[in-house]
Amino acid sequence: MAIRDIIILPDTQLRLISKPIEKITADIRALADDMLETMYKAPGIGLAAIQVAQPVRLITMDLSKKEGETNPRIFVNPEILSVSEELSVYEEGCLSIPEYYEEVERPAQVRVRFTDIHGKVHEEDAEGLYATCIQHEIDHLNGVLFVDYLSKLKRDRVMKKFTKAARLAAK
Ligand code: GNR
Ligand code: NI
Repeated sequence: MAIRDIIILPDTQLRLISKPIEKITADIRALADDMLETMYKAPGIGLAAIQVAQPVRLITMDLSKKEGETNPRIFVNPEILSVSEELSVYEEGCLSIPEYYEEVERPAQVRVRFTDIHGKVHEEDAEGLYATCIQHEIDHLNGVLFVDYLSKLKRDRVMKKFTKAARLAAK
């Protein structure tokens, strides 16, 4: 297992459409293990493979709340099958947009289909933080970031801030 570097704004790789995983190979299992380790270290509650510069449809997540408990989850080729009309608002953050948090409104419930690391297909109803997080992560697989749901003013402001930070760091 290894910690991988998380790419941050304005890295244009974050806008790539990730490719479906055709076969769960040893490389994919190693990537998923590394993503879990990287996510825990960050720390974050979810991670999409593109955030470690791998444009494949793979997500890790751990929503366990209690100290000392873990519930590592791996989603291969996750898809949203349907969404509720009801919406809910969460304050979101993103490891690729460090230290920036804003409220985002999304469907409160979603039905998801995904393949687990053993190749078994599952369907689940997600609500609460699970629903928000799986939508945030599947967005990453489609090159979408939570700032895309904010006003142009807020989005431009955050893009500018990270572009400037990258320029200063490059010197
Ligand atoms: O760690 C994370 N927290 C979070 C909080 C609210 C909504 C979504 C998230 S996901 C984020 C980690 C991340 O950037 N995943 O892509
Ligand atoms: Ni994110």
